Amino acid sequence: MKLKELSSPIPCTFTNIWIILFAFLSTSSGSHFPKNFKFGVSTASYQIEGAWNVSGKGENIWDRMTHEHPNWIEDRTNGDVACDSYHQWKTDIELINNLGVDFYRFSLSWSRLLPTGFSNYVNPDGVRYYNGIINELLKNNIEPIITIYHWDLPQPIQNEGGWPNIVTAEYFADYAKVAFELFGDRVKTWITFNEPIEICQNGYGGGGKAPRIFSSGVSDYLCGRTLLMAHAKVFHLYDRHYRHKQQGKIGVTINTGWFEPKSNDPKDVAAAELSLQMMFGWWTNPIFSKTGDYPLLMKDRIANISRAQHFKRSRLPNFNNEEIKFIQGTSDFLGLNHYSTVLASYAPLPNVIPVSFSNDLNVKTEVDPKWIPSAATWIHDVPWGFRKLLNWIKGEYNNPPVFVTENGYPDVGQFNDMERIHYLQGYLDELLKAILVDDCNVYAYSVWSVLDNMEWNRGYTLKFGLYHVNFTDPKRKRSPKSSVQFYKDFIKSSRKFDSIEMKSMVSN
Ligand code: GBH
Repeated sequence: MKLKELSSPIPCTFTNIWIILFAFLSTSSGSHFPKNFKFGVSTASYQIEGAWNVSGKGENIWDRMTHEHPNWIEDRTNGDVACDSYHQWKTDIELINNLGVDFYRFSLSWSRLLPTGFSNYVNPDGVRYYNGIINELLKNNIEPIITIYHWDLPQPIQNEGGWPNIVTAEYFADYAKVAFELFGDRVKTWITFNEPIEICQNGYGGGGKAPRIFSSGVSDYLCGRTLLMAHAKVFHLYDRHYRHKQQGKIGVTINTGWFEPKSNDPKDVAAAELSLQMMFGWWTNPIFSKTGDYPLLMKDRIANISRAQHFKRSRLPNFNNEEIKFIQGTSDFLGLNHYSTVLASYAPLPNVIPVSFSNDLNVKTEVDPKWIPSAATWIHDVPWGFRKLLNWIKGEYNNPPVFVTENGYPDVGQFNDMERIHYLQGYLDELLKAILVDDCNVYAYSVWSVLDNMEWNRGYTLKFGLYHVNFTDPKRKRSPKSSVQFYKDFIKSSRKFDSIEMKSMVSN
């Protein structure tokens, strides 16, 4: 391997060269997952489809924001064309099929199906488009898995206030019903939301994602309440009217990093736990815990801070008992997006606490300089954090079925993506230990992403694909990176034994 090939994010130190060599060697061996374990790949509509105003598609909040404020995207781009998957979906399915995966997780563009967001008019072209994809996947023996909402809210619904407005839960349920009616005969796994914290924090709490509203500590919590209610509504809708005849599963995808206490100091340990509870538990506790509702730690903390700030009530809008019951247990599996780990430590609350989620949380985070970085400041290659997180979930929520809906590593354009291979190999190894040694109930894993795509505020500067896409080529030519062969071999070699045989093969 020539040093030149090792592109920027990893410094060419002596140790790193060994790490990369190791990754390279281990690609040929692979690890052995239980035979029935499912592997797949994920994408999202806005990030790949393009065709933003073609054949009746309506405008969504990402169209609006990127058109009105190109400077809010790092390379001043948008998703108008993206990977052009609207036209090239057949090629994409060939590429996916070439990987040998069991499933493909993609999202529906709400505005492509319902141009105004409302269900009074269904766009026939949207129906045709998704039917084509679903049928082609099934023809190739790939399970279609649908995320109903991956961040592209129809603009007319944002005009009514978007997610902080509770009425949006109704519109979302209307939309989900259309999706079940149209595609539920063939789609057997549904995911209501992708990453509720990103929708609320980044969209309404000042994180810079569409619709880019800066109201942290208020609107983000309102948004969260709507999402939890909307999710539960759609779960019950499926449960009551579709599950019986369609025989599918429905869940939600929630993201979190692992928060490792910076030291054994009980204050740092508490800070790490608080982070998990307030960022992940915000969503998982209401749905997956025995008690339901927001985590008690979170409720108390925000109520106390709100009181100190002279608010008449907590800025975290509560659920009554009926609502708590309505939300509890509304998921057949826990969809988990996980990318990285941080070190968490205690930070004393400031005297005058500004109104914001990050001040309500108030935990210091940093990374260990020894960890392998990536082109994204928030992603380091820390595989053991994944195993710890899976164990935390097992302990906290009584070992629910977990579907890892996203895991991946960004590059900046290289084809020989050894760093990604190293990352994936490490995370898959830790996942295997979590399953076989720790008995964590994980049944599926998906790489983000199939193709380099529109990485939100980073535009096309950050690339998560197993396949490279040339965005200066009008044809958006796709070419495999080294990780295609890695993932392909990994999946192939992992299907040799059933789980009982395997348990006897591993030792702690
Ligand atoms: C996923 O979100 C998305 O589902 C997917 O659409 C996206 O393309 C993919 O990941 C890759 O980004 O520490 O202040 O820099 C990931 C959500 C976004 C959560 C960045 C952590 C860190 C912000 N992550 N965030 S910061």
